[in-house]
Amino acid sequence: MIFDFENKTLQVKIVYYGPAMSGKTTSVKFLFSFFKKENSLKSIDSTVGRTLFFDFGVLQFKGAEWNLKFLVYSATGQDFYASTRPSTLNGVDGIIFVVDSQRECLNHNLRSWNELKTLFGNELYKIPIVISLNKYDLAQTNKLHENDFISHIDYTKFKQLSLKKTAAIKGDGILDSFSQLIKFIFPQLIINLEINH
Ligand SMILES: Nc1nc2c(ncn2[C@@H]2O[C@H](COP(=O)(O)OP(=O)(O)O)[C@@H](O)[C@H]2O)c(=O)[nH]1
Ligand SMILES: [Mg+2]
Repeated sequence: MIFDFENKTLQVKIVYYGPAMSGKTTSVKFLFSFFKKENSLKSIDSTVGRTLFFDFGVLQFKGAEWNLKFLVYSATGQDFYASTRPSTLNGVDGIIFVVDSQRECLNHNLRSWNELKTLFGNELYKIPIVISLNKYDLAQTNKLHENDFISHIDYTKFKQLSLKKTAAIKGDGILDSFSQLIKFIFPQLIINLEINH
């Protein structure tokens, strides 16, 4: 978090993290289009349309005294680009971990989660995290149960952790996840995304 006293701006870094194809870009695109900021979002895509590198954009909100500036990143899940991830995660204030709820993706999800643990060690428990169980629109038979993922992580150690069911493809739960993360970062802030956009 960076306090810019000259411009009275508080700069916050939020990263959407998770395995490849879990829905990070779809989530971030929905968020930016909700705030009519699609043009400020840069997605660096490969030729086959998957994000190999990252998405980045800025959402700015004006307060009475201070402005809030959210730098929003998505970090790639592709192993080949693993070296780009630590820099994306430097100085992160909050993480939205996008789980791919397809049943066969449990190990992908856990591997990605364990990368975070490796990168941050015990510091991870202090970072506000929202776990977005994405693709919740899938049929029950093809989908992970919410406990399937959570039972593998030591969630009681986290100071601020929340679980949300999302369907990024429809935008379901995306704003809720984002505002939950902001509430974790700024407990005193009153958020009303419906009115402020
Ligand atoms: N059924 C379903 N598909 C989704 C959802 N979110 C993303 N997808 C699809 O999953 C694929 C990967 O999404 P993308 O956002 O590019 O994943 P990323 O690699 O994490 O950025 C795309 O084909 C999306 O349309 C969702 O909520 N439900
Ligand atoms: Mg992507």
